[in-house]
Amino acid sequence: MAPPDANLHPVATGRAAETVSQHQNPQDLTFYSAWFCPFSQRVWIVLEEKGIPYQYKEVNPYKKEEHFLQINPRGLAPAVEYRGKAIYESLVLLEFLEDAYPSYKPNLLPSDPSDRAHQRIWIDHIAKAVVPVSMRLTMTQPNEQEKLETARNELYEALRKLQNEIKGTCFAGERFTLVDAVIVPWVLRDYVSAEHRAFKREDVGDGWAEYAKAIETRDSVCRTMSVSERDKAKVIYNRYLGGDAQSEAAKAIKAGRPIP
Ligand code: GSH
Repeated sequence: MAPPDANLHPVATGRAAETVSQHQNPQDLTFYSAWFCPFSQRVWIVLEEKGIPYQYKEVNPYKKEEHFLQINPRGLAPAVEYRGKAIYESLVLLEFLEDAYPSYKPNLLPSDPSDRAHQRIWIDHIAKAVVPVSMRLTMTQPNEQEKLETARNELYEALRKLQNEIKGTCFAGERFTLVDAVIVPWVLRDYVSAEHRAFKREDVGDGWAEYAKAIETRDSVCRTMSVSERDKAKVIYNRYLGGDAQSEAAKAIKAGRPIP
């Protein structure tokens, strides 16, 4: 089977390409990102939100090039090199940015320890419930009616649980938080299941569509989104929709394992 990078567009486009071009100079932090990758986008949004200086380097994680494997032995985007040290895993990276750049505002986690813990619980929910079931929905084939309905209902339920915790236009009120940064890349891509798997934002419940709109139109989010993402990313999503995606996450979903 051809690797998933066979026809993959190599670089970001539109607004995201402008952002890339503004971040070409060497800095303490080098950000290795894949323009189409929702996990990379989490980190990119936070870099932009906080105005942290960074150098953007595009990688195709499907190619597993030696230099990238030395930075992230798991071979997954995103990754960061910070003053010569390698760091990876999107959720670890988000916490790292909060810790390593305390003077860069806004803070995206609250200062109160219980409030911080509360946000981490919902980040964990997104990672363990929302993301895997949303991938499973996309990968379930239209002729598997029962499985499709189960996956769609499980996604609604996972999103509804999150929705019940939302306090304003953003997760915790009016201020953007790490929870919003963690979910928004999947909100931006829910058109795939809307177009092919009958997902409807309105069916999540009252307020979800409004929340989705508010976070997906935020400036830091738009600055990291390729305008022609839908067109250029089709080659990737078609593999998921066709059930033959070969990413590590897709293999895990198929095998019923947690995604890496
Ligand atoms: N748990 C990782 C994180 O949160 O950073 C997941 C990262 C991930 O799966 N990235 C995808 C990747 O690198 C791109 S969106 N895929 C390459 C592969 O599966 O071989």
